[in-house]
Amino acid sequence: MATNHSGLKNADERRQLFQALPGKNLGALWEVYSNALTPEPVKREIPSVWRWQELRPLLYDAARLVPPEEAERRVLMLLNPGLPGLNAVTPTLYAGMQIILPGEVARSHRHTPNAIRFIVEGEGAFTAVNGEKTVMKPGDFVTTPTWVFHDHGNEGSEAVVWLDGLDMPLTTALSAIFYERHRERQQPLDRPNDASIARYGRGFRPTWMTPPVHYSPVINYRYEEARGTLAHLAETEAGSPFDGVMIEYINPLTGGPALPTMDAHLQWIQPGQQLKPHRHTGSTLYLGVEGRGVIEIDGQEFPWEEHDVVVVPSWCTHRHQSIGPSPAILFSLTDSPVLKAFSLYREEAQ
Ligand code: GTQ
Repeated sequence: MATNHSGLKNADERRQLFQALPGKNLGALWEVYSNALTPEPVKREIPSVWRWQELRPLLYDAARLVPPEEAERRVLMLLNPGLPGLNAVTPTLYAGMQIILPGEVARSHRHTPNAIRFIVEGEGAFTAVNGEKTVMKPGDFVTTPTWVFHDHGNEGSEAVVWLDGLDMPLTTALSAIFYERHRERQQPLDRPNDASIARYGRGFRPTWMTPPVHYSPVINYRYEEARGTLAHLAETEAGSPFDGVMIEYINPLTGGPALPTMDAHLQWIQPGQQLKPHRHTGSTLYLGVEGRGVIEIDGQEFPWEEHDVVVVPSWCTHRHQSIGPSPAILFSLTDSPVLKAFSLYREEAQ
């Protein structure tokens, strides 16, 4: 009886304890432990695809209807349906398609999130980064590192579209967002166009210059060179069993990723080739560049064509395949440098 009595008393007291916690901003770990520390990642973000055929007309509508004065950047964001309320395509990455019409300027600003661009269509637009200008062509990979001023313009005769990738959700989660406008609409330029390619992109280093090393000093990696390198490799090399012939856009000063938080790759899957499935931590955004293919993600097939975007969340088994008579070329962006920096990177063949 005594035990029972104290058991009841105990239950009463436990109830009181539970009731007291929320008002004091406290919680009982043992109630949620197995939801918080799961045997493997439990994700809200879901594998998703954005089809260029569907996105393109909406983007051109936005260009027609929304003047640049009303939009700091005219971008349609790619939003992961599993992350409602976040401007995010994965928990760490933001992505969007930006369009700039002939004669338009996207004003100069800087922010702490790192950014990349991959040019989708059109010629004649430029980005100016930290005093240097580069005129962009389809397939070019352009870097805009943390806290450097950048603005865009279009001096050509056609609309130009590119994919933006930023580590904005990560920077937001870390409460480290800062943003500032340049006092001028377009920043002054103090070097020849593409100076960074000439200085750092060719295997040499001007000995008296000391650029920052935590991000790549090269602002534009030309498609012609990236594709040429891939095509050359693909003649003789099988590449990785999971990724095929794949190259990383590196920081030439360190051999590491182009940006501290994001790593970019270009890969070539031979016609008719099916690669092996694997999974790893870190989320990946794929952009179809040439040809067609299928990414199978946790058993679900995501066919892609040129300029479609497919997202593979962390720890999802994925497998690449090309479709049709041409090689399939994919650009991809991943947050893996963050996982690697904190010993959270894991990879498994399936
Ligand atoms: O071009 O600077 O898609 O600041 C989102 C934020 C593009 C840009 C985006 C930005 C930019």
